[in-house]
Amino acid sequence: MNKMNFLKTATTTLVATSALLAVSSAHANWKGWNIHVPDYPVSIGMDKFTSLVEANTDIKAKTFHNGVLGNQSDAIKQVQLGALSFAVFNLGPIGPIVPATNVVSLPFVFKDMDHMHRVMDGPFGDKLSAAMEEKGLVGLAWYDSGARSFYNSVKPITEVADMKGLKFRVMGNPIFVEMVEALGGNATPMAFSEVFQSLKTGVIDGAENNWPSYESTSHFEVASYYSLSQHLIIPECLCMSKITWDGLSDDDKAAVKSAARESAVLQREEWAKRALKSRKIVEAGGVKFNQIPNKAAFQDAMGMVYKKAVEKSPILEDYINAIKAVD
Ligand code: BDP
Repeated sequence: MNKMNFLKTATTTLVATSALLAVSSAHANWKGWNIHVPDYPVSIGMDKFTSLVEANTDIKAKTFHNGVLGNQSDAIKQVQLGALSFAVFNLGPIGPIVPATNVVSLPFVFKDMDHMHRVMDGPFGDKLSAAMEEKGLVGLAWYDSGARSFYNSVKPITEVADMKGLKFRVMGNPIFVEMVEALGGNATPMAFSEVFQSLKTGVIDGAENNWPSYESTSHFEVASYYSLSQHLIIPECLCMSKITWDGLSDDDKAAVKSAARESAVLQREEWAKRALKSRKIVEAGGVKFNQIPNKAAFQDAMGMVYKKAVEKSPILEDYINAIKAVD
């Protein structure tokens, strides 16, 4: 092929490809997964995200709230495969797929919410995003999920010994089973949607979650002792399928990323408000909540959990130190 013909063919191919891309972007119809009720802070953030994406690109995007598209572990796989375009996931259930993210599922790894923000909004957060991207999940922004505490239908937990004999539901990650067992309790991983019925029928005695989820799921109506252990502060990611992401133009990528960041600002504001509101609702609903005077004892019991996690993924040792090094 002479030079002219080559250029002509190359240009034709380029034009055809761009036309195809433009067409696919114009007709793109994104489906998003969300486990929460529509007025939950995560849901409000996601709705903001989709409205900004629709305003600033030709993409149509809709979030399906209330977990109607299935449980979290299955949804993570669907996003990896590109069957779902985006979702907000708690990093807890992402750990079995992206071991590096297990660091944020280690109990008491963050001092408080502000510390978690300083870590995740800095280079460390980018490191976790890069690890997720290798597994097909593009992290666009970090959402808040507060601090998780134990609650149950039997008695207040004031010291580690109170955990003995109680059966707690945990999210799908072996770290959480080990965490409860290290405290002397029994743990059973279970989908979020099954917890209410299991509490009600006594299949489990308790679970652990933040104020907004404890309230929005009505778990407080069937497990009314909430003990402020605050053992886990796990960020959530607004994630996209890498398959969807890789098909975007640079302009669309920039618009999507900025939509995600803007949505996260709103989500965090909404989170702070909802945490206070939910706490009031459950207290008015008769919840007996208690502080734990010696939280250090819970922390001290976590040695084996850390040891096992580092044995499984040695990189976690550096990651734990990196988190501790952030003031
Ligand atoms: C909520 C998280 C959600 C989890 C749920 C759970 O926002 O992603 O699925 O806890 O406990 O706080 O499963």
